[in-house]
Amino acid sequence: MPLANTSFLDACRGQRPARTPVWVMRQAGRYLPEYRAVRSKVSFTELCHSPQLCAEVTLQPLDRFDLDAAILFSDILTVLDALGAEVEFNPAPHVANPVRTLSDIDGLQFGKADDHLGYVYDAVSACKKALNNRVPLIGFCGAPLTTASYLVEGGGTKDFLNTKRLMFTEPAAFGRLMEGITTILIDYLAGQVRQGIDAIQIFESWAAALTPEDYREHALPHLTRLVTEAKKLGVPVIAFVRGNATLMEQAATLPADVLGVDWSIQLSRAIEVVGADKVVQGNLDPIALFAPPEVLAAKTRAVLQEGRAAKAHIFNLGHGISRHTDPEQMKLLVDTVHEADA
Ligand code: 1CP
Repeated sequence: MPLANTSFLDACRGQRPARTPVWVMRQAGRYLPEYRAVRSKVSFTELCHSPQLCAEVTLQPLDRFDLDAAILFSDILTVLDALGAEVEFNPAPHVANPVRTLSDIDGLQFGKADDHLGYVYDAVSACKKALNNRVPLIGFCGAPLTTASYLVEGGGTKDFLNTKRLMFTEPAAFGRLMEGITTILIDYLAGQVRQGIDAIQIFESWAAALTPEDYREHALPHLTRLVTEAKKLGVPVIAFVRGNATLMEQAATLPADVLGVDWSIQLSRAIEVVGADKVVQGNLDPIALFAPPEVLAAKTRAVLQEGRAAKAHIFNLGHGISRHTDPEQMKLLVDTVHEADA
């Protein structure tokens, strides 16, 4: 059976559907009371390991809002299972044995993702079944640098000290780590696509931790390889390189179908930099959802208007939705996007 709503995939492929498609990064999650109700009974890890519960929470935002795509409920750090690193979520991620030295890197398993991530593939199948072709399902992974940073730091960080120290003091070993992670990520995305994923988003959440020169030397080549290989899987690839104010030119060199734009750059300016022949996704400030309704609606329409200069535009926030967001404001955002094209 074909998809009932193809507007998101059409836009990914550079067509302009009748209505601008909209989905929101982190659309399934803690700002929804029904998500919190599920999470009150199971841990985040248990949730990620239950295909039925993953499907339930993936569909929760679709039952409330007129969204044009679903995103698989999982996390960018589940892939660390395949490297033999133990990650716990409380709810922020914590890696028990961070990778800081050459021997730590040599101790990682750079094997096959499929041997360890079958539970994610089962979640993909369960989500596809539950969606019943309503809208496409987006699969995802972290970019090599963002994934490596959690492995090296052991969790979130403000200054990326351990990651950059390793990169500066042991550049060859850091390169090997990035290469090994990239190989696993390629394998992981292939596994997701085999189970029916319709598009891929690669989250480079922490690109701006590096200077533009260091990003070009130490991170971009690995991300380029990941995007190039992901493209061969036959579904559209979205590259979200957060830190666009300084990295938009580098992101524009990626062979992705869609370039994610964060809120650090005006969308019209991002389109000038990447060129009007590219498809862009973004970029409303997530905190605009805390503005009075008429201000939120005006800001939403302004982003939509700027997006008309691109080949095609997928409406999204410029980063993940805050857990403190009022779901009514999310509804206003989605309806405002669709009503503008009605
Ligand atoms: O239930 C809970 O309390 C756990 C909170 C939570 C959730 C809801 C975590 C822990 N991960 C997730 C789900 C998640 N993470 C999804 C699927 C839901 C959806 O998008 O609808 C996705 C796509 C992610 C991706 C993710 N995880 C990113 C990239 C996106 C971004 O926001 O930049 C990153 C950086 C993570 C790491 C992570 N996992 C969880 C937390 C709290 C964090 C951030 C840690 C930090 O600040 O460094």
